[in-house]
Amino acid sequence: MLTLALVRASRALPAGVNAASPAGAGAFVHRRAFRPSATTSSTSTTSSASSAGCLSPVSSCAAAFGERLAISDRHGTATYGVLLRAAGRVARRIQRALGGDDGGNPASEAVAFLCPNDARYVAAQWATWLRGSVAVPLYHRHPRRELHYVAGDCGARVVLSTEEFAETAAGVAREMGVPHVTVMHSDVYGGGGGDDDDDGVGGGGATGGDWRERPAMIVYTSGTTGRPKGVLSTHGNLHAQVSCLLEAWEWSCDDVILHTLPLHHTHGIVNKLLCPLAVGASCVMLPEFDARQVWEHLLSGEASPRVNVFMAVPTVYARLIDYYDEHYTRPRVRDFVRGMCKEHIRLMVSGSAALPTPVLERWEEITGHRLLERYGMTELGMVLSNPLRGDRIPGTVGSPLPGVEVRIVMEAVSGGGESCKAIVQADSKSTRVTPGFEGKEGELQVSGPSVFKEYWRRPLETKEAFTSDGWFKTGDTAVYRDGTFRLLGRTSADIIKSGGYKISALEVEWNLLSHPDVTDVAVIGAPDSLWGQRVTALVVLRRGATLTLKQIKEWARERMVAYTIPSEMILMDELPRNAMGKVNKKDLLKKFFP
Ligand code: MLC
Ligand code: AMP
Repeated sequence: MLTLALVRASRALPAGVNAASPAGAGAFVHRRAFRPSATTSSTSTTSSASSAGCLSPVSSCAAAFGERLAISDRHGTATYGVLLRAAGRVARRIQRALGGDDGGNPASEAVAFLCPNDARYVAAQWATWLRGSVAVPLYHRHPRRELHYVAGDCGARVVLSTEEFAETAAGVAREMGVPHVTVMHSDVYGGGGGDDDDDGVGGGGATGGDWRERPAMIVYTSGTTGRPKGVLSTHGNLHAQVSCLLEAWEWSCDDVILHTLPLHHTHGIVNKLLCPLAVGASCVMLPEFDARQVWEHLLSGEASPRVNVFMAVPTVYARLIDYYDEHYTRPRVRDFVRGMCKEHIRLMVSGSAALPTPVLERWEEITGHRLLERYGMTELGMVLSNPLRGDRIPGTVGSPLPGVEVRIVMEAVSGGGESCKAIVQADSKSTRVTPGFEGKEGELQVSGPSVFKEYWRRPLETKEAFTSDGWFKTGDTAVYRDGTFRLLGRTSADIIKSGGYKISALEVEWNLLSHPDVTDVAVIGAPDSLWGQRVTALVVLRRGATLTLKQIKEWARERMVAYTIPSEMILMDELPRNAMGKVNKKDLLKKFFP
């Protein structure tokens, strides 16, 4: 996104700003990009940014957007220029904490950061990128064990946090023997100016090399093997992931998005933060999802800035519908809700899990907006999308985004060798279907510049994730019919999607098996109208032991990520296993949740 923004900004840079090195990189042209006007002042940051050269394109893009509002949150507001200066301060603080001398190449260093959803998150992310390092977002609701795992697995050289998470972050840093650095409230919101008053932008970043290849971010995702894997995306990958959305959904500098999703996953990071910041738009950030506050923002007559874009997972829309049904009961209020949404909102998107048609229909009834459903993945960014203009068909995810190629493959693997048969292949412009295979299902595979670089330090898993001809195997089953793609679910029952979070059933099982009273367990994703799926544990107990759901939840709280803790437990005498000793989860699902 950084370089994307640079390219966009470089088309209309204020005097004094140098379009640094990746000039000409990326062919993205957007007719509604921000053009600094005579009234847009170029701040002191601007000149610093130019002298920062190609440290990171973020410096140039933010400088070009200067005094425009970037983030509005519960603490105040921050312009692009303010964020850039804050990021510069934090970057230099990191530099000092590392002893001034990096002793290596910052481009290969991971910076793990623990920040709430507000402008300080952006300052931490940009500080990392100004240094040329890799940003690894941590999530404050995760138990310590998980934070230690992520920081350790990515090999963080520094742990960065805001003041309220300093104790936790310092603990992680101590255990790893690396410095802890603070993003201060005053760095972003003023009132003290941090620990130095130099407003330059430098931060000891890596220079040289091809910016596209430079590692940018590691996001952790669960799979069917081992602990969560770090998905490493380069700046080139993020650039591609952002630019296709800017084009397809016609992002403009006038947009204002309401941000309510966690910031350790693609949906919250790329779609809802990097996209607006790449065009000079504004982002109104709530610390977390809260139905009342979301409605207040969507309906507020006087709010400045006024929200006109919203994106969320299906569970969030279901929660908003529940709130509406409970609180907005009078016909006049309902007319008002519909009128405000129709008039002021231009785009409402759903993704990260299948959008149930009843939710789509009810949302349309309430707001007059047919949700735009799209499909994506941490490793890929967004892949398929319903159109911004044109028919959005319930239960479908549309067609490939610009720059993304997809194919549906039958029999991807057989007998140890690959015998792929691509029955459908498509990009944003055309679709080829092998005659006789329309409507046949297979694995969705993806190729293009947005596809991630590697699973961090896991060459074997990286290799296995791709076909021999270089396509990423999503593990999702898809079908192409009537001019659009549909997702039919995961090929593996070991992956559960609950409230938009991907959860590994195997990891939940490993955790539960460490309970002293549990001798056997199988975890399945039971269908659920609010969560999509809910984590359900079929448990065999040690002879004579008793265990309630409440007890297992309490036991798990310190050990497991909250949204992976089973919300349902079924006690069994034994688990049905086949001759190979395997539990057939699809059968269990049919049996218990027909
Ligand atoms: C919270 N809980 C969940 C849960 N979220 N349980 C299962 N699945 C979830 N997703 C648990 C809490 O721990 C709590 O347990 C109970 O449910 C009620 O919590 P809550 O406070 O009411 O929930 P809340 O915090 O409001 O969270 C709900 C939510 C959240 C929907 C806002 O889950 C969320 O932000 N989901 C979005 C995830 C996301 O961003 N995914 C994108 C991945 S990227 P207890 O026991 O304490 O009561 C991706 C690619 C793509 O998928 O295509 O976008
Ligand atoms: P994650 O690995 O957390 O990035 O989640 C990616 C997964 O979410 C995909 O592989 C799909 O299984 C699922 N997903 C995302 N969007 C959709 C959608 N619109 N419909 C169905 N599944 C989706």
